[in-house]
Amino acid sequence: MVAKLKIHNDCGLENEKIEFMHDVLVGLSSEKKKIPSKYFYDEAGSELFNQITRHPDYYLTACELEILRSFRKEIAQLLKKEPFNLIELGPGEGIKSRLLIEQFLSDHLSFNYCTIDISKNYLEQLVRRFNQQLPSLQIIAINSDFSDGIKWLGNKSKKRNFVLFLGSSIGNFNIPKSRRFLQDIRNALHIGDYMLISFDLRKDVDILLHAYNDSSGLTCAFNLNLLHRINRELQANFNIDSFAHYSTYNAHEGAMESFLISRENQLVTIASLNRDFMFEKFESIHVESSYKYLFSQIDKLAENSHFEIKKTYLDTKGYFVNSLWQAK
Ligand code: AVJ
Repeated sequence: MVAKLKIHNDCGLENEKIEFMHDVLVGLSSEKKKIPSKYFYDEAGSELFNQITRHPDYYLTACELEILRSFRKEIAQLLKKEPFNLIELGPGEGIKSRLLIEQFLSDHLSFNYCTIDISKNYLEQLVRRFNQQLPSLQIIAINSDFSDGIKWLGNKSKKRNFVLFLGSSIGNFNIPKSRRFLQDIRNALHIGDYMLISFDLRKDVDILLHAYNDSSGLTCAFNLNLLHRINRELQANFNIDSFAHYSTYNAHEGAMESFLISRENQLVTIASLNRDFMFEKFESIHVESSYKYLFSQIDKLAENSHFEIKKTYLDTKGYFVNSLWQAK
């Protein structure tokens, strides 16, 4: 019997805590304080993010699910010819990829599924659920961030690869970082391999503002949870109530930007770092940028990372795109 629950974390996660300490130290010591958004996803943060994706104000997930339901048959058709590795970066709950996988299985495609996520919690749940719901699926789960996952991806398999990079996860990278990241993916692939990648498009600013300031306060709790995490994992004493969540749209960057703003002058001690940090009243911590794309930017990104755009799938509102790329 093949062990289906195989969570590899030999990609550098032993250093996870040290990296977290380092990033918090550097981020809170800089003139404009910041903490990378990848640290949102501890257990509580992952659960809050799940709830966000189901909230009507957060239109992104509903749009992408609509796209995948409409086009999964067409995608399966394209992959029919030969066996392939299905590789997913950041599956989250796996609701999106499950739509594709079910289609592939019912069309008798020959493939295995390799999934890479920074949240061990997400991975364990995903593997458990997929083992139940899709018992014939072979799964390899890698617990690492995308960059380490990509290195792992440069595997020796000669099979066709089909990479899923969904959820507009790329939105957390700025354009230069996106370009480098996509180039790294491209370098790990062979000519002819495919990638399905999603982008959230530029749209009415009000719609964006509501998505990142949802009416139930989920995004607020999601962002503030970062401080809870630092309190717990780095023995800090952030008073969560003395920070406010603020998300705004930077039209020139084309990005939703989220901040935690100190409500008062305060000193925060982070015992693991053996350091105190001074926050002035109204001083901000940048915690996330979520880039929204122009079609011309997507074209350029594909071009610069040596992919050809084969198909562009849109939802009916025209809010979101899933773009099918092929390695040149
Ligand atoms: C998972 C990065 C796509 O930026 O929209 C949701 C994370 N942040 N609400 C996004 C998020 C606030 C999300 N991504």
